[in-house]
Amino acid sequence: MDNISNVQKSFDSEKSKIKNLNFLNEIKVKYLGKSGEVSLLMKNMKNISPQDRPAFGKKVNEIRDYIESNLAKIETELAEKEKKAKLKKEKIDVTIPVKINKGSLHPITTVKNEITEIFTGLGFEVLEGPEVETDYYNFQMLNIPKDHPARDMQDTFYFSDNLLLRTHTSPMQARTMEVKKPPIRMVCPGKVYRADDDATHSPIFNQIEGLVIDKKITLCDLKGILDEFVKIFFNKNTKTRFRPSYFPFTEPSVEVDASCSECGGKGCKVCKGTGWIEILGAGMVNPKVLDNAGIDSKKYSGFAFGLGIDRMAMIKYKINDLRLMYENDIRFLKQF
Ligand code: FA5
Repeated sequence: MDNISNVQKSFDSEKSKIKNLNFLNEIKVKYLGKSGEVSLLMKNMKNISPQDRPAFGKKVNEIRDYIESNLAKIETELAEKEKKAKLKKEKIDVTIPVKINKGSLHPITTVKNEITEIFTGLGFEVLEGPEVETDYYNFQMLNIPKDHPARDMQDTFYFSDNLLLRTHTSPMQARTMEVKKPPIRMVCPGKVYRADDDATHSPIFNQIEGLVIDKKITLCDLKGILDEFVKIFFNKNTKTRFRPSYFPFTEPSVEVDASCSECGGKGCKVCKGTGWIEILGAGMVNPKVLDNAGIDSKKYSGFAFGLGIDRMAMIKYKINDLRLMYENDIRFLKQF
């Protein structure tokens, strides 16, 4: 019985020292563990005379209950205290101003959206086509057979003899004519690829194709649409100039310049002193291309154009090296 009261005394003196959950666990093991003080008392039972055993056992149970209930109480208090301390430490001040770096559109995307919107406003629908294209649509349907010298100007990246990264958005002319009946009025913006690399030629760049097919479409319609486009994109005083050119899929073909919006056509650094800036290739859709796609060239005519979006962005933002736009240096992009 003395042993029992000693265990209680020792527990009472130690319980006031319990200040954290780790120490509490140590005390729990010391008194209630398998080889703890209370178990030792129980093991002592065999040395107690049979008539005293019930009283001894009762007393040991009481001291175990006493220790258990005390430790449970202390554990609840400590857990509560630790939770409060943790909450205090992790308190978040939601009123502190947070600096958020806002993202924005890439200049090429901005210009692409702007150009597309202008043509939508002029009644064109917007279509998209595959970047991995077949030789058939990229060249053959556009009157550029396998051995045609015009292929040299558009060398590209091939997956196989018949599968390549498209060199222009013009394959969408053929794809559209195959599935739509005239009247057709579409633009198709998208990425194109060529084995090019200098300040004004990137191996990956963006074009927007335009196609109009209907009865009695003439070169005047092409001029009217492009005149309107440059006036909206640059300013109302901008003019267009058509120069004869050659594309196997248009006849006649033209290269189109816009008067320099920087100097008004007088000549400056932007237009290299000429007063004009080349913006696109265009022409009347070659009747062979119409027939290839199943459109009767005796009944219908049309025009097409292919505009370099990156070049338009260079002119708009006065950037002299196209490659800067593909390096994605945030310090450069932040300026737009
Ligand atoms: C073509 O790609 C023709 N498909 C355009 C066309 C469409 C003609 C419909 C007739 C009818 P061209 O190779 O000239 O044409 O390219 C058109 C425009 O793309 C150029 O005026 C230029 O602005 C741009 N461009 C061409 N190569 C590059 C390049 N490597 N990097 C950036 N822009 C380029």
